[in-house]
Amino acid sequence: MYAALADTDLGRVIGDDDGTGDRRVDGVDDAELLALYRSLVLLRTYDERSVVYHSQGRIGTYAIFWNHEAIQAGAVHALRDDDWIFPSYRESAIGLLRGMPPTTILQWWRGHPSGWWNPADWNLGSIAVPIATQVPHAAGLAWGKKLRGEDSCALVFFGDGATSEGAFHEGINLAAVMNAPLVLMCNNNQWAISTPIAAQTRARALADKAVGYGIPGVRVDGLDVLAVHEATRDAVDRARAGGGPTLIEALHYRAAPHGTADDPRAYVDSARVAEERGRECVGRYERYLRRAGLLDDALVAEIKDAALQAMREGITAAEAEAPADPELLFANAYVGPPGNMRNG
Ligand SMILES: Cc1ncc(C[n+]2csc(CCOP(=O)(O)OP(=O)(O)O)c2C)c(N)n1
Ligand SMILES: [Mg+2]
Repeated sequence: MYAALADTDLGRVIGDDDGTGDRRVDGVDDAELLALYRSLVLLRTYDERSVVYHSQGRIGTYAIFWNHEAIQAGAVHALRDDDWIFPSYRESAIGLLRGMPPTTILQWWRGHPSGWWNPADWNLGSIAVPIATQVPHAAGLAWGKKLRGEDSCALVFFGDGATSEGAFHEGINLAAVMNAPLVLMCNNNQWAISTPIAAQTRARALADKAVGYGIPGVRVDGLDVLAVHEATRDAVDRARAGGGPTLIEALHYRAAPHGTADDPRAYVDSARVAEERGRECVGRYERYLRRAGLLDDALVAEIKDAALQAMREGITAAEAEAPADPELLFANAYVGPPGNMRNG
């Protein structure tokens, strides 16, 4: 069995519920702490509503990211708007943190063409479904930034399973050799669908893989938004200063199904899931902010209502759009579609 979270030495900022171990991150002021909370709530609301919309037949198969929000918000808040983000399907809603309307992302999950965006409009790559293919894309873009003498960088998200793919090794090695300004954020939820981390690697920690590429590797608690934020900020600072890439492993344990088409009861450790759900990342951060005197019931309700309202408007707008023309399936794929693709 893989070592339990409690047995590992993880970077943490948020302490226990009685406040033991709480600390502040240098340079992160009260306004930024609250902005992080708004982002967490927006992502959580997007995710929970999407599962409902799926069950109502309003969006297609959906990759659930419940309890991955701390990794996503913590990392993106360490970036400037001119830095690039390369998401996998697990970070499908990351554009929300750049101001992208929920409608766009909902349309992606509805298979509607208005769900695709021009990456250059948002400095945000397309949602990558083929595992790890976004890693070389991000490495190449980061290297390009360096060649142009710009001081922006790239951040790429990928899972534990992705570290077994050739594209991961090619991308991280290229970034290391070229000293590209890239932050590699590994969301280690300890599952690749039904394949556990123990069947994925013999490495004790995925962050240890950084040694083989000659770059720094850092391991943080993936349910601690401030620990992720601090580690990403340090990596971004190093990248901008010409220090090259960093591999960050954000460790947690997947506490929701892989996606709406998955029933993990056949393979998952239910006791561990219950334990992880008890430590879920949004409530944990909310309690930290309350201890710091920055959040009360009224503000929590206001932030949650605003996120729910954004989702209601998002799905209404998505469903109001005209259906896509089925001819689009062929328009950019074939000069002449093969006969067996048409009825008559
Ligand atoms: C190249 C490729 N092979 C296989 C798949 C099928 N597949 C979809 S999700 C997944 C598991 C990926 O696990 P991980 O990288 O840990 O990411 P997570 O889903 O846990 O976020 C696989 C194998 C795929 N999408 N792409
Ligand atoms: Mg995984």
